Amino acid sequence: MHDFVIVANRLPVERCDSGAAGAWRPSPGGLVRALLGVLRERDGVWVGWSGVACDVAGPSPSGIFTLDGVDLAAVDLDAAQVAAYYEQVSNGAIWPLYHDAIRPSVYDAESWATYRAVNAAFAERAALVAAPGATVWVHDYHLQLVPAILRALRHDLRIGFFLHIPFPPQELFMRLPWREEVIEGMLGADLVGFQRGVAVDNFCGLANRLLDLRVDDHTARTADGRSVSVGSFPISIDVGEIDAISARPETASAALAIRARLGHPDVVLLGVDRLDYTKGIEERLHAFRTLLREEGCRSGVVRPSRVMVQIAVPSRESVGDYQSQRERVEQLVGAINGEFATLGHPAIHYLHQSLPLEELIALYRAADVMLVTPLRDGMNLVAKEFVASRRDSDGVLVLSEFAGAVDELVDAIVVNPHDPDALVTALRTALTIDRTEAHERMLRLRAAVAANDVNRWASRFLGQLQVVPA
Ligand code: GDG
Repeated sequence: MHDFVIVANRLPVERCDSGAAGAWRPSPGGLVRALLGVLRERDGVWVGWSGVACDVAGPSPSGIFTLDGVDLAAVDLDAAQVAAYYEQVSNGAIWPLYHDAIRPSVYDAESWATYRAVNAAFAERAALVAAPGATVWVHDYHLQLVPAILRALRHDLRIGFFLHIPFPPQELFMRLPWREEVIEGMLGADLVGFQRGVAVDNFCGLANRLLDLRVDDHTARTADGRSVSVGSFPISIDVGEIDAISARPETASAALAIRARLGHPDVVLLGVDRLDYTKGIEERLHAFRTLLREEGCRSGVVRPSRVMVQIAVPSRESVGDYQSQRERVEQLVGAINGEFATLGHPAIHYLHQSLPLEELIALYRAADVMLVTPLRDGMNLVAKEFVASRRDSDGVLVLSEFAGAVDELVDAIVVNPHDPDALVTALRTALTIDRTEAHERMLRLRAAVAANDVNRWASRFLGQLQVVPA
């Protein structure tokens, strides 16, 4: 029994490539490390799925096990549950709908029944490991029904829910066949948190419209007489950790080596994203191609003057929309290189790989222009990591106005990535910006990122959860 429980789709582990079969290690990522820190402080437990279907060959953790001093409680999912709950509903219906419906969602009642059953399984697991009066923090769009199911099982718990992705406006959310159930599910929490104020407004409006609830001053009164607080808690990164890695002499030399390997271009432009259609990778590549065409950069030039590096981390590869997105991106990279590369010098260096964090930070340091141009994004931590890496206060951030990060990073070059001309203009601005202005902007960006790191985010959320009237 634990006084603090985190519930998330994935356990914070990944299978070791080498070593003993069935060995697991903490998965990389600032959020996981930050939440593991919160868990350790509070002697908590993390409830989640291992990422491997339990009826698929290969060992997966089950029951409660301990990793790096933290208790983990695995929820077993079989392949059929993964297909329905994770691929069809979470990533095939909810993810695109919540990202401005930029891909059509597929709504299937049978898969929804599995989503509901899997949410119930997560809630039951949490109910088993939570001590009397414990705090339970439920995360993200995979588990929107967990708060209400858990409350029905355990009235004594204090329950928080945080959504990492956008929460859509009414006219989009109303498409969801299970719209009342989702709002009721989230309202099982004492505190519902979003990345941005606009999501808070969307949610409060929908609670009023769909369930006829009174919502005053971001507090909803439920039919059973409870008060549910709703607020915005913009997530962030571990600024200290990124800064410490960036400060290492080996990071500085790795950054120099990267520029040398790229052929000492005048300008390095960088994109780092999961390969997801929400991230605007294709639109960004089109803009880069237009820029190169305008500048008349043709094959035959000995040294490339502008080089783009695009890291596209493999993601959700079993989902059809992700496979076609990958094909389009790779086709476009090939076409641009075909047009602008010289022998030994591609115009775009494209890696469909995940890199160690140290290499990622060296890339951030090596870049002149960071392109963060999602079509819609809950927050976007890459933008914040880039800024936190730039101890030299150099580098220009081009940031989509559709990323949550734009609320804080107002000194970026802000762009509408849906507008092809605006994207090209933003690239041009980034390439020609006055050095002093770029420096001043970066100083202000760094101050903004330093003011809100991931530990502050977690303590703000959990602090507010403790003071919500039960
Ligand atoms: C969701 C929301 C919200 C990327 N490439 C590598 C690598 N990464 C790391 C980055 C960053 C993280 O992955 C990506 O975070 P994002 O925020 O950009 O995006 P999502 O995965 O879509 O996350 C998003 C977030 O939740 C948190 O609430 O901001 O809006 O969509 O930390 O560094 N890490 C390593 N190698 C890589 O190649 N090690």
